[in-house]
Amino acid sequence: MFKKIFTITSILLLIGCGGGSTAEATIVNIGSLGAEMKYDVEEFTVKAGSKVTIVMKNNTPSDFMGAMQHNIVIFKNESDAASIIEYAEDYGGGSPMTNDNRILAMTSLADKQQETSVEFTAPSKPGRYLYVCTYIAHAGSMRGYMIVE
Ligand SMILES: [Cu+2]
Repeated sequence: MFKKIFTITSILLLIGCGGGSTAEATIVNIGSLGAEMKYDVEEFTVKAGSKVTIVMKNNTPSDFMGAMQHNIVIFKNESDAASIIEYAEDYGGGSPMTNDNRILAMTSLADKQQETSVEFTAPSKPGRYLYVCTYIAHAGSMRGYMIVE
């Protein structure tokens, strides 16, 4: 039994130290601030060109009255945000088109107590990248910035 655990640990260590070229994704955990239309993380920093996984948890209590879904949509250019949000709210049921190439990364909508995630490569260009929840009427308060440096 102990020998088996030791072997598994060794393999994991080897993978973990594997030269740096096979960099693992940075995991960023973001939740909703309880039942509010706000994220509990409104700024995070990643390295340019690195792999990033965002895990978003909808922390709204399951007995909360009313609809409360959340996602995270990161824009390549903040100037495109308004029209993408408008489409999501008017035609997408709160979600933008998944093939919209103005979007850097997006998760699906997560319902109360659900988790959703997305893996992507951070832009090579340093800067501040806006992210919002595009569920109906959330983008005004539910937003933050991914800092790429
Ligand atoms: Cu939301």
